[in-house]
Amino acid sequence: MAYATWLCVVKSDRLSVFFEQPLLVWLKKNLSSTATYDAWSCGWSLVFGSIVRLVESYNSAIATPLVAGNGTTARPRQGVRWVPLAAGFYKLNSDGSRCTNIGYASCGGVIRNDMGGWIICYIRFIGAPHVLVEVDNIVVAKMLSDRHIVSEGNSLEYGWFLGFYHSPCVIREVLRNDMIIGTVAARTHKGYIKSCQPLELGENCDLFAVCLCWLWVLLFCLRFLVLGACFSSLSLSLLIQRFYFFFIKSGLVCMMLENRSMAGRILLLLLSVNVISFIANAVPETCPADLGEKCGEDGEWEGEFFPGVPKIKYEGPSSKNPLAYKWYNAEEVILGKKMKDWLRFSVAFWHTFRGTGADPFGAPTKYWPWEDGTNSIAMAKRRMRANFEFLNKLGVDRWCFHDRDIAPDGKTLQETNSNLDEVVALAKELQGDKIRPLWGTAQLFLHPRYMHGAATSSELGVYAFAAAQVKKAMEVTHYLGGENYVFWGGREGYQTLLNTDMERELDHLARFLEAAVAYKKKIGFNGTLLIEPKPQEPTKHQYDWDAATTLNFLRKYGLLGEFKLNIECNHATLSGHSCHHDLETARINGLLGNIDANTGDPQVGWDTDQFMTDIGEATMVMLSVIKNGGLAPGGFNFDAKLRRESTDVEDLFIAHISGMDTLARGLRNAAKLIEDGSLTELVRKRYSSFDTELGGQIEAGKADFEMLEKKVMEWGEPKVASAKQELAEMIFQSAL
Ligand code: XUL
Ligand code: CO
Repeated sequence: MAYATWLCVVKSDRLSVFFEQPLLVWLKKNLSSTATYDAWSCGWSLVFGSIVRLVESYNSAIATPLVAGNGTTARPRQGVRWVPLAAGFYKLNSDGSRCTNIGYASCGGVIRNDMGGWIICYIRFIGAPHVLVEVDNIVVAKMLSDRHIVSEGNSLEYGWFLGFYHSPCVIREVLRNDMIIGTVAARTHKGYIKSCQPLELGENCDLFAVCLCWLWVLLFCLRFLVLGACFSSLSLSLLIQRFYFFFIKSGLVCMMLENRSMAGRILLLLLSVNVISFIANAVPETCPADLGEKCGEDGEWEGEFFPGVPKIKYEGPSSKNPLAYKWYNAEEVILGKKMKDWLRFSVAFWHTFRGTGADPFGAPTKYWPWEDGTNSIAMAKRRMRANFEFLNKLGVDRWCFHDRDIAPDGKTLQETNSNLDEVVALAKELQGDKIRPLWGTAQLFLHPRYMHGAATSSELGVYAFAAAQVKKAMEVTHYLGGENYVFWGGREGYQTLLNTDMERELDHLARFLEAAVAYKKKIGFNGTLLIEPKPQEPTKHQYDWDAATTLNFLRKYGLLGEFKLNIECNHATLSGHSCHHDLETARINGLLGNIDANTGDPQVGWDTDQFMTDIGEATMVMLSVIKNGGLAPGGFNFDAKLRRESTDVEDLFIAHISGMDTLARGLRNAAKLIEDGSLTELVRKRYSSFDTELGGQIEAGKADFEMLEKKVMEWGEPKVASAKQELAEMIFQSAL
């Protein structure tokens, strides 16, 4: 037994030394070194210790019979299938168990005759757990060596998967030499039990079987390598799980081959073909299978991405064509400026080309025909082509992106940056003379490294990583001719103040932004730096809560002159304001730089990022924009997504057309209100008491309290006029 067991574990070039000396002597010499063992990665201290223990106990009669029968008392056990034995054989069933918290193990077994009659049972305390519980069977069998014994158990299988897999034949020899036929993996592979009943086993391993087994292993490994390379998102645990199944499967096949059955060989060949086809399929597709006619010879997309969609034109308010503008007439002049210059629309790459419709409760719902399910560079480039066809058909000259939307993450920052460069080079080419990014930004919230924030992370390494990422994103935005650069601090905030040094985090954020300003100047980027306030989501509290909070932050750290604000309507409503409020807060402080055009749902408390369709809201937004003299170099970025249930490619166009028409209508209405003047007049009148000499003094800061007290004494109780809110609302509504 020891001979054969050690054959499995001792390196072949050490075997002669090993067999020359008594086992115990050799053990003493080699106990502390794993260099001698073949499969040392399998936790040999465990196996080794167990074998030592086994050998030791072999000498001192290990089996302690607890109950002895006369060979007639059968003890049926539920769920255990009895497989008849050949006449004259005894069968040993054994198993082990281990107490995980204290780490002790014990094992037991029962021996029955070929009629199922119970002969003897034993139970043993093993001490340290080990994988070779079934080797005990062999020891027991030795004691009854005049008998033919069939041993059954599953620890050998376990041991095999841990590292014995290279030597099933050796184990088989162990068993055969001891007149025992082991039913490796008895529980899992019933088929094998049958085929392993007293069999004629060959003298040597079947070379053909072993070669095929290894081919099988190799093909599977290759497949996983290819899959791993293709789907960087495939989680490690999934891979491990798949490897586990692979081992079980390959174990099964190898065991079938042990029988050298023709059926087994044919099955293995078939499975190998299957694996080869898997490898072929795992090569990153560059064209989806269901639209084969779109794929050129090199797998690149051919023809249009949106074949049914024409260039979107202005058809006027009476048009019923969903693929036409009814209110947005790019070249039409409103209040002295072309509509396209007031509105400066932009498509958000992330929602339009990376939005999947997934939500925290549900899987993706959108499968755009050009997507092949990978996050490869080839796919990123194809998406970029789709983006530019989309922009051209829509007649929109601007787009916004995060670095990670447009190119896949690599294993290192260098690799990630070079992926980005590759995709950006294509974007630059596709932009031509006309199209430019309205703004670019760095994605500092998706990756787990940013879980505590980026510039406000408690980890210095993360702060540095974020800095490196922003540096690159600024360079790329500059290279593409971007007009602005956005900082949205999705994770710059906290979940609880109990573990947060708020003062320190805010200081860090300010240092980070100062460094961004310095770098912008260094590379000669003249675009505006924008901060996009949002009160919460994903964190409970975000430092750039709303326009006013952000203003205060900029003022405190002396950054006012360096930044403007990118007001997102849905963020403003999340902070308890109207979009109009935050726009006005930014505007009157000279900081209205850009608008992320979207809207929330009044019944829903989170950032639903819907396309704006409320004409009233759009009109108020445009009132601010007109008062601001426009937004340039900022504009309107559609930070808005299709609803999860909208799944047609055409919906992408309809959503943007609808959002653009809504804002165009808002612009027309706001212009009407301004040209009409009644609302302006209502407001002017409301404050007219200040259009007096004293009012002028107050506004110039020249009226002190004593002077005002004197006036009150003179005037008595002041007259207070109506606010005329309903009239204001009436005037407003009449313009819609
Ligand atoms: C998230 C959000 C972002 C920023 C850019 O609510 O608005 O898409 O606009 O990171
Ligand atoms: Co936004």
